[in-house]
Amino acid sequence: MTRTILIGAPIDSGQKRPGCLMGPAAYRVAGIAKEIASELHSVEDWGDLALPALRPAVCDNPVVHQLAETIGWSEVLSARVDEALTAGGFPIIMGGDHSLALGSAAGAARYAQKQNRPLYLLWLDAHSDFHTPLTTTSGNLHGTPLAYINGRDGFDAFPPFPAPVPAQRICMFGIRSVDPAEQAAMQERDIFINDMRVIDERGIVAPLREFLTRCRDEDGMLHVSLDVDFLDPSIAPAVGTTVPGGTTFREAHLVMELLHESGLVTSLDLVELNPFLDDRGMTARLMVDLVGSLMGKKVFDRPTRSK
Ligand code: 4U7
Ligand code: MN
Ligand code: MN
Ligand code: MN
Repeated sequence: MTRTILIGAPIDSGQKRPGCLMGPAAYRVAGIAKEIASELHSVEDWGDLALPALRPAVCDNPVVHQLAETIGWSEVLSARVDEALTAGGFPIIMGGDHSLALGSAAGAARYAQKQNRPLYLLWLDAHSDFHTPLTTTSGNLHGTPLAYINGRDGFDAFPPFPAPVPAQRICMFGIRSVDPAEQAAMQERDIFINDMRVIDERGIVAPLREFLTRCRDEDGMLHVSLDVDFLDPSIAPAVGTTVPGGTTFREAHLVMELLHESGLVTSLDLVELNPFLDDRGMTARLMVDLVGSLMGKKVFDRPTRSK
């Protein structure tokens, strides 16, 4: 029995368009707890996090905004994710913009370090989110979490990332928007980058299996960060940063089904849903359906044939 723990992270400080703070409520309305609950999984809702008292924080890049808030959120979330994992749970973080991964991944890394296990990172996103606070030109910190997780310089105002995740343990899927500074930094590293071109040519199954095999061989923990804009905007309109040419309904479900079969996923972020931009809840519902697939929900159990 998996003990699934829902953590609401109504975080809006990583970008400028209001609305992501309604994400946790939208997931609950879309029925996330009911979607997960089964003979195999119990569900607990630990409610929404609250922003703690803030410490002043400074950054040399003047365009960076809401730095203190983002640090405050990431500290409470990191502690909460570590707590959920320590309780033997499978935390699902309901965001909130993607800056929340600065905290959720830090919590997972802290726990993995205590367990003496390597942490792997699967980034499902249109964007690479590999800016540092010093290289971002938008000043939006939701474009930085993967750089922090990888241990890049420029995060002096943040707590040091516990056991930074080396490039070889990071895998991206769905990538189709990368800024020049991110590109330059990524080129120096051996990250497993599956942009949309790779998915077009090879499909999603083979590259994902390669990564999962590596994770299994090293008894790794696996943190999955699912950005709504991984999906094509035609099926998932409720996001501030739409990029055409995203993954299809079936590609996304297939990723989740393979992840379920692997049994490797130890924590999950659901990020960037902006319910204010949604069309009759279709994006919230699709995200909840994808969680269902990750938890092993099937429409049809295929009979196993001998030949
Ligand atoms: B998301 C961007 F300029 N790279 O830095 C930036 F294109 O969490 C976008 O993946 C970041 O949605 C997108 O602002 C962050 C931009
Ligand atoms: Mn993102
Ligand atoms: Mn994105
Ligand atoms: Mn976005």
